[in-house]
Amino acid sequence: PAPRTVLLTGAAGGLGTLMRGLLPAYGYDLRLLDIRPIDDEPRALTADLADRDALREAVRGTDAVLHLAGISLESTFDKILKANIEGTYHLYEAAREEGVRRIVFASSNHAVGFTPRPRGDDPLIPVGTPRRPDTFYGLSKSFGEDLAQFYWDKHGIETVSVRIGSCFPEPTSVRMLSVWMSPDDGARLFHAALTAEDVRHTVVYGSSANTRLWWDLASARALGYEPRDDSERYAPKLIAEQGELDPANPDHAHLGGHFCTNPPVWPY
Ligand code: NAI
Ligand code: 15L
Repeated sequence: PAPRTVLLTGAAGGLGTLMRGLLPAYGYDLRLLDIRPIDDEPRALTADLADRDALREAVRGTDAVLHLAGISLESTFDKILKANIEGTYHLYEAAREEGVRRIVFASSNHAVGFTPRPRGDDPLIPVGTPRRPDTFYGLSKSFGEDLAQFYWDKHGIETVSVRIGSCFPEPTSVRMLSVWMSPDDGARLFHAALTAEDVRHTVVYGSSANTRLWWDLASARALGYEPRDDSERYAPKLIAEQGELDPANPDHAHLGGHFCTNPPVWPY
């Protein structure tokens, strides 16, 4: 049976807020968790991923978890260790203890951020490309993917690791023309990841069907994902403002873009 009751971690964040709006239309009954309270959602659980008891209670009786919580930019190793590495471990342990069988993990393009971006007729980057994290943040996503594989092999908990590009209402840079995932396509992809059968541990890239795409969406499509959006309609304006990507600019050389050179820092 398709999962219906889904715990959404990171529900107060940007992507969590978008998905709180979009996923109920697919029939999900969402349970919400974040370390920050959510003003308009008094029933949301306010808990830290470090709190195993709270996580057990949060996952109890759910069919699946959409795990978005964590530090979403670069930070110190200690903060990343606690929120993203230990936090994701605690979530998997809670799922194991409570018998939850499916997790959709918000990985990131920054797990492979130092991969040179394709140019010209270069082939698209496959999901099997060696991981090349561009930050401690990307390193934590790389760990999360390994953790997911381990919990499948050892405990039979399935995961779809989604290496999200940039999921925002609109692309705001020329790089994002390649990596953008529209919120509507994000909901389509998460729905596919929650419902596809026999996923074991599957890694997919998370983006729309962009004209300037850098990576291969085959493993995402194999889950039943059919992207409908393309960032290209934003290209004329963004290129007029910012110019095309410059082959000589180190900020433009890799999938991870400026995360490789001067990553944005988590403000808390
Ligand atoms: P965000 O920073 O807006 O949201 C993350 C949420 O996690 C925040 O509400 C924060 O309070 C919560 N959180 C942080 N530490 C926590 C802890 N210890 N316990 C409980 N909650 C905690 O980030 P955004 O953009 O919504 O991203 C969501 C997820 O998707 C993150 O894991 C991020 O790494 C990943 N991602 C997002 C991308 C995007 O384009 N938005 C791209 C690639 C990955
Ligand atoms: C990420 O992993 C970040 O969480 C998000 O805020 C964006 O910066 C995105 O990558 C990106 O690469 O644009």
